[in-house]
Amino acid sequence: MDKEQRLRVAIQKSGRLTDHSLDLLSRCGLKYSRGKDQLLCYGENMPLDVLLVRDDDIPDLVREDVCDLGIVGGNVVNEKRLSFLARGVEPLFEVLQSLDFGRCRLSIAVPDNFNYTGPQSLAGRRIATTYPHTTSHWLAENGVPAEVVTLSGAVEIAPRLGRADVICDLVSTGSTLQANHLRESEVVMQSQALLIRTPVPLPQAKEDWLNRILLRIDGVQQVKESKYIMLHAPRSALAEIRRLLPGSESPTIIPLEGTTDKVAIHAVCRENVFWETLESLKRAGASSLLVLPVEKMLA
Ligand code: PRT
Ligand code: ZN
Repeated sequence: MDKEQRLRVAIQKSGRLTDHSLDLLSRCGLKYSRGKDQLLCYGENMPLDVLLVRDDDIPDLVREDVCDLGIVGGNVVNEKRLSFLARGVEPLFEVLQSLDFGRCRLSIAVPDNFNYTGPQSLAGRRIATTYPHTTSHWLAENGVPAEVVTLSGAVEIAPRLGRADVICDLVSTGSTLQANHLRESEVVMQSQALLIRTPVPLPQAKEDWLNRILLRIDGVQQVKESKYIMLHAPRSALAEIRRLLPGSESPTIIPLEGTTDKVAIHAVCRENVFWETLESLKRAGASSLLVLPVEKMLA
């Protein structure tokens, strides 16, 4: 594999981001075959190879220029950034794009019976977390003197084991907290998957491919919620119907053969079209409504 010619992207090998990351790359047009060691996917139709690793290693691989790109949670990126900066390590990596998956938040959670009235309630307490830099940074920003207890996992059981008073951990649905009799009391950061790149300039051919991929990712993200809608309507209802179409730019208006007062309207809606919207459109005079998924989009 010629590193001078081919882009290399690091993604999570096995975890919450893996399927989404591979799906995004496939939607960008990548066809790949998996190597024998299962660690490398070779791009067959694009000069782009995929390295499968633990998510925690991705920022280092990108910073050290072993990989040109990486897909990793904003929570990991932020923690690494703060830990590097604390050690005076620069340059780091550059965040290119937020991706539309892996959403969660890093939150302070307290036991159900803890009287939490604000950040100062944490003063003098022990906070268990796998994100010590992010937690310390948030505590310092809020002027709270507290002890950060760094764990490598199973943070949610730390208060019950007496290892800490409260925790700072990732939350998505909140059911893990609930099962452990903890209550989310403060959001430290919102997170989603990010695309990061090496701080090192790339040869022009690789830079060109990267720009193409970025445009494709944009397209993929735009079509996710987008729908193509077609309907018939009396001309008199045009204004109201345009108002009801969610997130659409100028629709195409086409006269209908054999009538003078009715038209066909075609529009791309950049938001999901719900049944409620269709019902409102029908009340406004629309008929023959058809909603189609959008496969690809290029601005
Ligand atoms: O093996 P490797 O190190 O690669 O994987 P990992 O175990 O470190 O990571 P993984 O696969 O659990 O998560 C990868 C990334 O997914 C994280 O870095 C986040 O960016 C993102 N993500 C999104 C989450 C969650 N949602 C999430 N809910 N990561 C972890 N959780 C955990 C959380 O730690 C807690 O234990 O899920 C539990 C809470 O979930 P709820 O739904 O009960 O609130
Ligand atoms: Zn990890």
